[in-house]
Amino acid sequence: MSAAQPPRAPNLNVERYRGFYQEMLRIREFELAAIRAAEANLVLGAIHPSIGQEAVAVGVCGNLERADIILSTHRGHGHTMAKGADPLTMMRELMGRAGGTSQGKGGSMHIADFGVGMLGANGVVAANINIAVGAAHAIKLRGGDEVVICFFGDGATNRGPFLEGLNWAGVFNLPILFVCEDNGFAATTRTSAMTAGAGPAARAAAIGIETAEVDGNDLVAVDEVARDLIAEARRGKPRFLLARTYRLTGHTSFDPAAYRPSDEVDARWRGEPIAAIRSALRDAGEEEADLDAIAEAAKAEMIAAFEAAKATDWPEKALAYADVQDIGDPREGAF
Ligand SMILES: Cc1ncc(C[n+]2csc(CCOP(=O)(O)OP(=O)(O)O)c2C)c(N)n1
Repeated sequence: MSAAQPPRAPNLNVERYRGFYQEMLRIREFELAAIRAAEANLVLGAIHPSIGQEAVAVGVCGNLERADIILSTHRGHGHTMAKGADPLTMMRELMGRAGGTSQGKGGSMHIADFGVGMLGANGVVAANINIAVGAAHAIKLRGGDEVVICFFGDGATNRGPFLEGLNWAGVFNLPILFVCEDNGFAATTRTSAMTAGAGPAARAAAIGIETAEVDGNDLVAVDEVARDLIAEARRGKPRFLLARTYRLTGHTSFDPAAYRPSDEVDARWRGEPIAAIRSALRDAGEEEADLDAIAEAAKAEMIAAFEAAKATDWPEKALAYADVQDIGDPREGAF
């Protein structure tokens, strides 16, 4: 008899979730590098880390094709990377450098990478919802088979565009999945303190949009529910997913988040999604050393992106007004 084998979780698709684990780590390490960059005053403007929320980005975007579209929020690094954007190009954007996703003009909150179907992060809470609905309507008018994913936070559901966008998607049967990342807070305020009624999913259901709720820190659960919802949305049945998660760091990289009790944060760290999928992979027979190697590679990749972005030139001054508007140059008195 050979030595006892480690217990295997027979239903875990190890290859798929090893890849997702890697992607979550890449996002985590990108954001840790971005925080270091912000602390070193290399980042222009605020950054909003999504540390702790990576399973939502990866579990949803892992079910998309390159041609599918996503729209994100001020907290958009994870979504953007999960859709396939290059971290060095993104890091250059955060640092305002040449070769950034928007040549350094957008920064963290306005990252966009049309090449991977990422139509934009957005600094205006909920403003991305109607842009996403517009993109979905365009797909429908063109007869395409792409789907749009619109990510937003629980706080966004208290703004008008949430009603407008979901209503329009419902009326026109648009190919869109709304993903509400409910991290319990809108900036420094608990969402429960300013949200009436039964919450975001109930609001979507009232518009006639079918909803699902999921533990957003359970990667496998997010992956499975997203797969089904995306298939339905692609067929012109708008869907809504409420993913409950937790923002482990402050609202911005400089927010110490003193408004949260430390025992609450400690408990949430114990349930954080990367450790959870790592543990599931280990239970399924993956070697510790292999899982460590994936983590180390992700860290090395993002340290290299940080250093390379820092060493990148500033954009040429002559390009300051390129691409930003089409009504002329202010130096010519155009506005
Ligand atoms: C229209 C608008 N109002 C207020 C703000 C300031 N603000 C930035 S992020 C934020 C909280 C958003 O909360 P939520 O939608 O839950 O997203 P989260 O930050 O939790 O990811 C607020 C109020 C803004 N950017 N836009």
